[in-house]
Amino acid sequence: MTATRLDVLSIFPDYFAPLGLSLLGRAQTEGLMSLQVHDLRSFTSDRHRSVDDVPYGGGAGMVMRPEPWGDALDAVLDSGAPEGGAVPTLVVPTPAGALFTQARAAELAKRPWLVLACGRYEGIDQRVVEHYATRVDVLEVSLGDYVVNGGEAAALVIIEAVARLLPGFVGNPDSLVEESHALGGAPAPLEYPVYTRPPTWRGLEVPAVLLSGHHGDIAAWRHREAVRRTAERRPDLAHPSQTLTVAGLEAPTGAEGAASRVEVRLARAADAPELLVLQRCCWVEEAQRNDALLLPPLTESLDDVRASLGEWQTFVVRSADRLVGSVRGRLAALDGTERRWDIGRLMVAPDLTGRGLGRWLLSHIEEAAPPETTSYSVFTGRRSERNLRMYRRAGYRRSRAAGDDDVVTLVKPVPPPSSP
Ligand code: 6GU
Repeated sequence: MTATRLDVLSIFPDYFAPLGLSLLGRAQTEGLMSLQVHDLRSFTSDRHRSVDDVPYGGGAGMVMRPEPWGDALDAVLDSGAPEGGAVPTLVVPTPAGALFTQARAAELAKRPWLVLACGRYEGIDQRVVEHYATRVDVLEVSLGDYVVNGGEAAALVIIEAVARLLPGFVGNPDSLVEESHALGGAPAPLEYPVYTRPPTWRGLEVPAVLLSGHHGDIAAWRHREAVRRTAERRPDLAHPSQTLTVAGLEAPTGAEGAASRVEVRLARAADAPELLVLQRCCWVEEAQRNDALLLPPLTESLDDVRASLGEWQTFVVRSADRLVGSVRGRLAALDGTERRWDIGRLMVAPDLTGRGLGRWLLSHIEEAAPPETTSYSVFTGRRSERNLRMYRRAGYRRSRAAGDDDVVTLVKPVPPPSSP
């Protein structure tokens, strides 16, 4: 493994002094990466060493001239590829770039040679990007929806994000996998809150479950906290809402055709009133069939439903601004290494049953289970034949666990991950 080469071009080379500190400094001394910072001004030829000029077409601010950039980038790119003739990647931080994500960081970490061009003012003459795009891979990237004064701060962030993904950078590679925005696959939820000693600080206690030593309880608590945070802070990350097509569902506007688009997303507090209505409606039949009027879905208050959204990962299906289905799941605390994903409140509006929406919701909530899940579990009334049939078809089998005679619990093991 040859060291990743990093070249940074800036009119403020001192800005990059912090890269000599801490883990990043060690990564360089240990040969994981080699970093060189170049002063753009040393590639100017005029007496004033000017790097900017007024924008063509008018407007506020100044634009970076292409000539110093061309000379500087030529010098860096011509200074030779690392062993093996590696192709450089030119990274241009700009608020007008594509979003710099963890996936992008992971991709950059695989490249042998990154050149970061830090612009100031209103940006770099666009022909610089245009020209180098014919010679190397060019990426214009933005950190997010805000503006900082120059590409330097962004370049520091990008370098930190990339460097820590280089093989051998972090002592414990597990810590990379577990954290927020973990690599690959679906966006991971935000991390759960963490605590260390002392157990009481300024009157605040560490959550008791973390001191219990019960690994099952701890895993379940952490998962719930992560889900709660993600739903609250980053509903876009939790499970980006998707649309699906359900046959026979009339489009609201009376559009042609028998299928309409249906939105699926994580439930928010504002969905609670409609969830309450739908669960009361959907559980009446279940109550009659099983001679049990006091089922929780019928007796819960609006506050109960609201509170449940913090405890369960709840999905709602909406069509034409109307809640037409829902399902929820949460990790149950068990002994040992067993982690059971409890699935419940699977409901479909009575006018929309028989279209496969229930089965779709069931597989959706199975897919939402965290990776450590070892089994899925559902329950229903003993006499709810329709539910029982659907669960059986989906691979669920009666659990022998003792319990209420009127309720049937069904479980399904999670298939072990297929080995590569
Ligand atoms: Cl990459 N550059 C600047 N100047 N501002 C930003 C940014 C980049 N990303 C977010 N804001």
